[in-house]
Amino acid sequence: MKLVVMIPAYNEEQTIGAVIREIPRDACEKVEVVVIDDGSTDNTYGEALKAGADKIVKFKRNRGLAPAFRAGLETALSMGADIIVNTDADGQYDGMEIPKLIKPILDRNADVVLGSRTKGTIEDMPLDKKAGNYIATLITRELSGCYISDAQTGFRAFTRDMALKLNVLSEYTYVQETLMQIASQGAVIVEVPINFRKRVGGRSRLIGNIYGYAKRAGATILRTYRDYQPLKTFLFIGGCFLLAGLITGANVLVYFFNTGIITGKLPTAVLTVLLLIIGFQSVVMGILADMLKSHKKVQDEILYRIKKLEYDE
Ligand SMILES: Nc1nc2c(ncn2[C@@H]2O[C@H](COP(=O)(O)OP(=O)(O)O)[C@@H](O)[C@H]2O)c(=O)[nH]1
Ligand SMILES: [Mg+2]
Repeated sequence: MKLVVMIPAYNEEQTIGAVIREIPRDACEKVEVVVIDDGSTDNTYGEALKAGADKIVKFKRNRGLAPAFRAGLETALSMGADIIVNTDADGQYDGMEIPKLIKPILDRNADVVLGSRTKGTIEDMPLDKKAGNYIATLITRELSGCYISDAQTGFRAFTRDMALKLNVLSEYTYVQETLMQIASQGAVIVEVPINFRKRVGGRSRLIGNIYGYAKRAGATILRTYRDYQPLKTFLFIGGCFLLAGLITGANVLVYFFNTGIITGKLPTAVLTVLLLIIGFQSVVMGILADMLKSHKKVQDEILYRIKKLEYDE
């Protein structure tokens, strides 16, 4: 069994060394560490090298956490990982908890293990971030149907097969998108309680302000939901327009039956027609999008098989 620990990092020279040194190299028969240096302008690369990273993928410019995560998965797969653990470069997750994190996979009880901060302990987190995490977890839970307690955790373990099946499309954060993909595959997710430490190396690299995060992560969540549940998405949109059209239409009809004329309600009648047309079109779009979903399923399967051929060599 080979474990590859991947660490996406952006300007984390203060902490990356300690994070790498903390990883227990006896957690599995073979343990290797890969760092994805996402165009850091500080000495993250040098510190990672000094601390004994087995591989460092260096982006020439900052491309974002999700592309770095994608590159990390691919690199870990090409290194022959049987299990892949993702952890953060800021030292907020405790490397000593990796054995606990991978145990359900070693016991063959899980495809994915999430280190849950809410089930464990959080040493320090501002209230707005706590609230944001709570809301984003609630939304991810409802939309994915998988009842997890912490959708934003970056401390995760994946089986090789699960990693082969993930196709991260986002350019910002991978956390909710991957969970929705995992849930749609019917994979087994297990949570273990973990300790979330205080950030020591300056401010959050990912979340400048919570509203910006909500906007970008929210867009990713909605886009992913649309891709996996297109019929429901468009039926909902179409349904809203059709309902509004029925209400305004009823208004026009009642007026017509009472007065025998329609001219007094002409604008409402025009609005009704518009709403009904848009609603009907959305429903048709839903049917078309549902056909695209079937194509996506086949394409995902093809990609999985190609990756398997490519990485299992
Ligand atoms: N590759 C990459 N990693 C990032 C970026 N922003 C943040 N990270 C890393 O993602 C992890 C989590 O980011 P962090 O700023 O600690 O987020 P927070 O704990 O949610 O506030 C850390 O390891 C960061 O170095 C980025 O733009 N690119
Ligand atoms: Mg952090």
